[in-house]
Amino acid sequence: MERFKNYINGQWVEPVNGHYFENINPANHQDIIGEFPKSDIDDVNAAVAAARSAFKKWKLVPAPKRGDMLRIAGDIFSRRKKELGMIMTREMGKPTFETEGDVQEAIDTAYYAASETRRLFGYNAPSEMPNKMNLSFRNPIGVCGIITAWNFPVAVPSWKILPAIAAGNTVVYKPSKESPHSGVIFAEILEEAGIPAGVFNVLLGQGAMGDLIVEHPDVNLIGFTGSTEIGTHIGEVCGRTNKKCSLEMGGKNAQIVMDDANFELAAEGALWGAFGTTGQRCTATSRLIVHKDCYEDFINLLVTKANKLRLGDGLKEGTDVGPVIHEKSLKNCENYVAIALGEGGRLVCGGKRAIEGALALGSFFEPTIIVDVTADMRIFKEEIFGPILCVAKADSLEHAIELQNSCEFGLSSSIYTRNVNAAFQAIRDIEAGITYINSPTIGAEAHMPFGGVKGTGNGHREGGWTVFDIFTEWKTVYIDYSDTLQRAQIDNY
Ligand code: UN1
Repeated sequence: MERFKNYINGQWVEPVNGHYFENINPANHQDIIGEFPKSDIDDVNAAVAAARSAFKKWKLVPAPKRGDMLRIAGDIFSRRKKELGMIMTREMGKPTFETEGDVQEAIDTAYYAASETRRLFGYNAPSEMPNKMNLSFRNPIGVCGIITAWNFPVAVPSWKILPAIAAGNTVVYKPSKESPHSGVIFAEILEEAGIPAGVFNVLLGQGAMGDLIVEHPDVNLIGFTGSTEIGTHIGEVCGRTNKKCSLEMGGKNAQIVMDDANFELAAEGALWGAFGTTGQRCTATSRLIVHKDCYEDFINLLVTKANKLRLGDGLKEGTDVGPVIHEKSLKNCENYVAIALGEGGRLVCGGKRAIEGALALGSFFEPTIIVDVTADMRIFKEEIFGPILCVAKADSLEHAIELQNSCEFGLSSSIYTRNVNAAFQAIRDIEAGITYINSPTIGAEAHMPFGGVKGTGNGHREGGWTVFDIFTEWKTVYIDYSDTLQRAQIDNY
């Protein structure tokens, strides 16, 4: 069996404690992908020390030169897209057309970050005194600890790592324990692109090791995507230790379907939003809010289409929906179906574990639709992270938006309508970081701000140039060329 290593200071190294864990293919539990380091404090110390030392030089490399390396990284991601897609599918399950899309997002981010290194703009403003100039610059912050989930094993880390490096920071990256192989390839690609030793380090391991990175006194910033529970804990530690932290956490995204919508389009959008990545996206459509005048007809259309989805191994041609990530997740789905039915929901599609033929080898759950859900039911409020869509009925646009907003999260949202006034009202009133008009809740693009309001995050936006607000801090410079002592607020008034 293949045994993988950590990447620290430009070297592939074994964990100091010599301990490893196995990772399996969620579509086939007999397929063991390999053994991965169970890194611990000694490895964390080594990686942070390497990143700290590399920071001294890396921050002095002209930003456009750093960008040149990221452009090469984009080229290599592009060259390895198919191969990497298969590796990702094998370890986290979604079909290869999706994992290749995931890699494409990293390619886009690499080229985007590379081009931003020629801008990284600050601003200047007139001084209140003569012969004085006021400028401001974006400076790197230092060592960034990056901790991400398995559902986008390349795209989501790329949103953080590539801009962090572009801005002159160094990185200690902990990929999810469910997708460590993708983390290894990430390091191979940045190494080949010429990123110097110590600038990017990868530590493989389980949850507790992430805590060691977060707590480490020499780490200046934490960038996290994952569960609300862990993100909230990270936020608390960073508050206590004065670290900047960017948290991207849960979602309970809704798609509204109005009675004037293009129903075919809205049904296709709902299915892609709900069952793409087996519903395991923070942007997944987990709630559908349908206008009362088209409620029954739309559900019928949706179920007819959902029944045609092909569940299977993501490495097989023709698979629409892959497995869930592990058995625990499968149990969670079973549990939520039971809760929803107990609270009065009506099951119209799926609802159970799939075990026909080869599906028995993995963790497969049928695409599930539960209708007649109301705002007080747990299934309407809590993130499941699986292929379960719940449907509620709305009396009006205002009611639909109220239902959409009656939730602690606020990441993505969508409305299908052909009424331009309704669309603009939704854009204004929906409480979410992202609103789609006539397209599903998934599909963010690398060069636009990405993040959520309310319980989804802590106010930051990845993607677009806004990500540089996370990975830089401001230096303000006053240049006085008057040859006199000019006392601000005093001599000029
Ligand atoms: C995530 O689920 O963590 O918009 C990110 C989308 C993808 C990114 C999802 N581009 O669904």
